[in-house]
Amino acid sequence: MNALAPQRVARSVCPHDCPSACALDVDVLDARTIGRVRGAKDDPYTAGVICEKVARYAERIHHPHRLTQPLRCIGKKGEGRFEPISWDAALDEIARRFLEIEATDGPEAIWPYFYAGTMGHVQRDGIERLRNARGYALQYDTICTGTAWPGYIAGTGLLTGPNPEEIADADVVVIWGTNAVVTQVNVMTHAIRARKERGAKIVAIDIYRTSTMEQADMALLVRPGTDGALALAVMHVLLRDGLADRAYLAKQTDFSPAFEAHVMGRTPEWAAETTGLTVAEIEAFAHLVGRNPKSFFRLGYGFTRQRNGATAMHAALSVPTLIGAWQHKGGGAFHSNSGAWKLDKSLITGPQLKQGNARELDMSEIGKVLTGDVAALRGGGPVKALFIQNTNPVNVAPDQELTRAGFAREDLFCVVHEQFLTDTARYADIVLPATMFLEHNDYYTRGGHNRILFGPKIVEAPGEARSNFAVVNELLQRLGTVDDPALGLTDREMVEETWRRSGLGELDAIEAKGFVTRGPAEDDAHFRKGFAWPDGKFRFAPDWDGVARKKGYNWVCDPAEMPRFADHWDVTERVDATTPFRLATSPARAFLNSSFAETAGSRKRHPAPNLLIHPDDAAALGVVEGAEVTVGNHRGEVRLKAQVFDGMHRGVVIAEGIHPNAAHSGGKGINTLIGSDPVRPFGGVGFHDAAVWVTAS
Ligand SMILES: Nc1nc2c(c(=O)[nH]1)N[C@H]1C(S)=C(S)[C@@H](COP(=O)(O)OP(=O)(O)OC[C@H]3O[C@@H](n4cnc5c(=O)[nH]c(N)nc54)[C@H](O)[C@@H]3O)O[C@H]1N2
Ligand SMILES: Nc1nc2c(c(=O)[nH]1)N[C@H]1C(S)=C(S)[C@@H](COP(=O)(O)OP(=O)(O)OC[C@H]3O[C@@H](n4cnc5c(=O)[nH]c(N)nc54)[C@H](O)[C@@H]3O)O[C@H]1N2
Ligand code: SF4
Ligand SMILES: [Mo]
Repeated sequence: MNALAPQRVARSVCPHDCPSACALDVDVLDARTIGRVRGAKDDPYTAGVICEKVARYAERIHHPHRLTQPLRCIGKKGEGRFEPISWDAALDEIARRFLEIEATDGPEAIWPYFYAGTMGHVQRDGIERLRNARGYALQYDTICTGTAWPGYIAGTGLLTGPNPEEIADADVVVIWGTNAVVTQVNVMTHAIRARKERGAKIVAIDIYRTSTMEQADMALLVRPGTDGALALAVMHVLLRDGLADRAYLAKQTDFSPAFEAHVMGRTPEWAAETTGLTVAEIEAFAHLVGRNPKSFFRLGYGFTRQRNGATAMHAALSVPTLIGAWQHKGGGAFHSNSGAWKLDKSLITGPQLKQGNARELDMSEIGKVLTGDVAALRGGGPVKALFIQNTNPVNVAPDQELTRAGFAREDLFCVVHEQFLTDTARYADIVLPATMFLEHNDYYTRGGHNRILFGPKIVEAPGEARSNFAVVNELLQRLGTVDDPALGLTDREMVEETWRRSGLGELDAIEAKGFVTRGPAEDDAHFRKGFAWPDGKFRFAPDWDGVARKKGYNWVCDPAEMPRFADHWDVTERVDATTPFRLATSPARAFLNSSFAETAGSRKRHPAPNLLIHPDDAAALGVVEGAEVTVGNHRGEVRLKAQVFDGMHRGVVIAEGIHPNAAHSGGKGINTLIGSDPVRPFGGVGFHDAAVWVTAS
């Protein structure tokens, strides 16, 4: 790397899809080059700690494979053969094709599709302006949060919770269904502080022995999709042994004799059989939190990526409520602060430009949508064009065979704006080169915290890369949209004006410090004045319809199917004689979803897609360490290398990380095995919930 001394150190924010949104100190070597990246020491949440992949960001931003010019496809779809073209030629062609499709098939035949490749609000959400101004098809946003958020809101009524820095004040930290060491390292910083400074106990709950489980004082290894059973049995023990806070329950919750009877029917013996834990483990956990109501439950996404994920989240959230943990500083539950920002983003997303009600297509069902599934198309005609920013669906979306078949359609006009030639970009008619976060201006909210941070442009972009914001504006102008006030602004002015409208203050004044604190006051974060339901009470008996109304969720099942109370809902994908294993596709430390698969350091850590398999299962199948195995189900087959590991229950296999499809021999990625059937009640994906067979290949 560059041996130059830094010219200056610039403050920035990590833009990746991670709840931590770390404050960064970046060594700037010259106008185009960065050196080391460190976690900001003076940011109390980041506290000087970031993950290894972002510390090595120079590898990603200065990668020789970065896209630097617009490209036009000159081969068959997916072949990856392109020729460079000018920006004018690219944008003119996109505008011409979009206007043609608008005229012949109607605007709803065009689907702008995005996710959170960058979490910056200006660069991520500006695509909504294009959608609104042109009346294009809407995106039902389910792929990540579709199961977790409704489950949390079902209890509290609002997606917020105590400031995660309070973890340091807790007596017990419960890290439930999140591999924090890997996916949001800062949770560990604060949990370990609590252990060091006040002797707090750390509990981790996962389906395999992750690095987080290894750091825990109590590691509860459950079978996939059984967290609801654990939660119910813990509540049973708490009520049985007089450890519930009955005064709190009467005042702040809908606790009822019917709910108590229901919980008393869910015994630790029953839960032991379901979860694979012992009765003693369940009782020890219940007693630990019951005797220490200053327990902080950090509830992750992982355990909600099951077909019962929404109900599992609600059940887990019910445990701290039963002991009145919310009352204490350092107690309660936290999942995300996304319900707490209350920003005026109208300049970014352009709701005032909206005309009529376009159909809303489920992003997780992209394979079905593109292959003409009538239900997934919501009764409308085929999708004829895609405009994609910030996501790599050919790699990350479920039902990969269908997704690929859709992208391979020669009659689909596909535009992908990307930093690298991803699995998805390979299927594009036009590829546009995108800037990275240090090359444009944006602001970031911290899902795992209560800060809003500014990330300025600090280096020039390579070649001809342009930001998402710039591309959306240029496209709108060519499409003939004139009445959008954002068209005349720079990305910095967008940040400035959005902060002003949201009452955050003047960017010029805030810039030196780099952040604004905006999150609920402590009393509100702990729901001390009541939960966000009309009667102010936490709901052990969820009103799912109320949740749907709050967030604009669509039902994907008959409401009558939902369990009445917090419960274990036995609806995960069935294992049987043909598909006897349960597969989870947990995250890899040095990847971030599909990102970083291209950098040398990350590839070194994860050289090949592996399948963790129990030694007894491996022996029964005649599989040895390092051997290639085929993992399959009715959706397709994927090849991985066996890694024999005794850290999970028999019958469970884990494929860590979303490797590029081509990293698998045979070229089929892990999402070939994952279903796109929407998870009840409101959609989402069972990424860790697939029944599979495994054979030595
Ligand atoms: N098997 C399996 N599949 C999963 C998951 C799993 O656990 N297992 N997790 C799911 C979850 S939770 C999520 S959130 C999704 C995420 O899936 P993706 O949204 O695809 O994930 P990312 O890798 O974060 O980002 C995608 C792309 O955004 C690009 N990008 C970054 N910044 C910019 C920018 O400023 N402009 C443009 N134009 N592009 C940019 C990156 O280069 C990257 O290729 O994957 C889901 N898929
Ligand atoms: N290094 C790294 N960091 C990331 C990501 C990444 O891919 N890599 N992805 C980012 C994104 S988009 C997101 S949404 C977050 C997600 O981060 P998390 O909230 O941590 O969720 P997951 O990564 O999906 O899974 C977390 C853990 O849940 C476990 N799990 C799976 N099923 C069950 C179950 O039924 N019960 C229990 N108790 N545990 C279960 C998995 O084995 C895994 O260890 O992380 C972000 N951070
Ligand atoms: S990926 Fe997450 S942990 Fe790593 S620097 Fe970014 S925000 Fe921090
Ligand atoms: Mo995610």
